[in-house]
Amino acid sequence: MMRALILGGTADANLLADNVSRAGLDAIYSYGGRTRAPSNQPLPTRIGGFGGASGLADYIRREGITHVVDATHPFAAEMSRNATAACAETGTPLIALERAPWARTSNDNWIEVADIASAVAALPEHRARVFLAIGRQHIAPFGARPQHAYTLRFVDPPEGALPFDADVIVSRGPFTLDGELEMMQVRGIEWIVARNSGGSGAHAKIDAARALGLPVIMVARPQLPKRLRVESVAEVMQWLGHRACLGA
Ligand code: 3Y8
Ligand code: NAP
Repeated sequence: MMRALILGGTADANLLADNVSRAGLDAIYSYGGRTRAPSNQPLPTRIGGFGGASGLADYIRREGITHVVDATHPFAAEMSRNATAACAETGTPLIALERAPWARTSNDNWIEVADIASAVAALPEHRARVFLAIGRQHIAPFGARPQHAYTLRFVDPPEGALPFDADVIVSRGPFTLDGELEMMQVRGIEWIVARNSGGSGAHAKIDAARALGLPVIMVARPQLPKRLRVESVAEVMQWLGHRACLGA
């Protein structure tokens, strides 16, 4: 009997959960517990880490999981690595739902960098108004460039002091072009730092930057282990549904 574990936390994972629920498939949705009030899902939901790859392997055995869908964010590299290892260890079929990276168009002014440290180095020396659209966990390195006026955007209000003086917008997205344009114009944003998340939930800032002719320092995705990977919910449903019918 099929029982799927969906490693979630993204808009695509939420769309998949709706489809799986409507199809009446037996599945569990999993959040890492990064935000205070994650969106509700139409599936039984667990929140929090598993305790590394071995903890996930134990969970798979204990809960009788027969299929794992890694629908986490492209930058959730540790979760994806653990899922690959745990599924290999337990012989559990794994599929990744991974949206394509955003591609630079001829009208985009992108400075493409490999990691956060390179993004810090790519900022100008002179003081600038910088929008760090990279969340909360990876902002500390920008403290090395305190001359800039930073705007941050978090899902939840900041807890405790920030590593440097900055303005914080609290918003969980998905974001709109009009909202991004207004925010950037009102705050006089001159530079944007973004990670290549892909998907539609955060692409509005890229469209807004293009419309305003602003430079975007774009951080490339981490390398993920080789695994079966699709870009659409339909392909995951086919993979699940097919196996559900065959009882595989
Ligand atoms: C907890 C689940 C939906 C899904 C919303 C998507 C869209 C908005 C783009 C910007 C960039 C950022 C951040 C972002 C995006 C969607 C999607 C996506 C980027 C939630 C969610 C969880 C998280 C965790 C959170 C991180 C943070 C990253 C904010 C829920 C809302 C910046 C990634 O405070 C923290 O610790 C937050 C941590 C990981 C990156 C960081 O390092 O701070 N996402 N985001 C998931 C869990 O616990 O398992 O709360 O409901 C999901 C979404 N985040 O339609 O409801 O791409 O699917 N999330 C980045 O760099 O792109 C925002 O502001 O422009
Ligand atoms: P990460 O660094 O790859 O993972 C760190 C640890 O968090 C994992 O080893 C695991 O703990 C736990 N974890 C992560 N995702 C989990 C999940 N869905 N269910 C159960 N445990 C999970 O993860 P992250 O980048 O912080 O992302 C955390 C969550 O936010 C994920 O659901 C991801 O999809 C979502 N998200 C992340 C980003 C981003 O920019 N990284 C953007 C949007 C959404 P154990 O080792 O204890 O098992």
